[in-house]
Amino acid sequence: MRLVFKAEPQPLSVDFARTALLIIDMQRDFLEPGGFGETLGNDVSLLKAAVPPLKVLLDAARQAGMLVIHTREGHRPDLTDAPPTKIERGEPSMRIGAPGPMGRILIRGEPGHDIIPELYPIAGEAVIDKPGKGAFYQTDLQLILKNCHIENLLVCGVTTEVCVNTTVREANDRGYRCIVVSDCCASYFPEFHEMGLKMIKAQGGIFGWVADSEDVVAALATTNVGISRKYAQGGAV
Ligand code: C5J
Repeated sequence: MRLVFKAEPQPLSVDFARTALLIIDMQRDFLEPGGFGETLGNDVSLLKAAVPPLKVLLDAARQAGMLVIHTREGHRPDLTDAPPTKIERGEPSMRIGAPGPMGRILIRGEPGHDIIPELYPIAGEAVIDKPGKGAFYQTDLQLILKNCHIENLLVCGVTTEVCVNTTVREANDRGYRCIVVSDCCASYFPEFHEMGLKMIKAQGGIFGWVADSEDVVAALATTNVGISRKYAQGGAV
């Protein structure tokens, strides 16, 4: 079963059974009013704009039985997994581990570290806790993808130029075909969002492809076989 949809720089046809939806860091602290991101002076409504199309895409992926994986950026409460060079940046009161409006900033288990309710993972969906910007760095993401026979990633989330871009570059070097869903990603800086997408699809798709959620959802609507989730449960390839 193939998913065929419009994308840039070229239209794509990918094997549904080998495709996963990867949702990067849709965490309360980045997206919600009163969270860490807003405290830093960012306009979180720019990030919130990605939530409705991503919810539609997530529902379509779940309906089709596609493998869905969520990530969260954050650290252990004792910060032993956070490089000092990451902690030392910014105002002392705004640093990783400092008390924030939704608990300690970017610390696992704190309310602000969790995924927003609209996109909350359901049973069976992996949640990858990552200490870095890239989802492959010091996580078991690659092992999960390998065991589920995944070759293609539909990548969404925040922010386009930081954790989405870093993850796409990591994935590209590991041989994955990445399709970044443009309206399901966002940045506090619209120009960074735009450039982040351009950098991915430039030069014949140097890091991957860029597609609109409407086209991906339309392709998913023609698919309802639940194959990749079956593989995840040990089904034959
Ligand atoms: C993410 C960040 N998730 N901007 N983090 O992009 O620090």
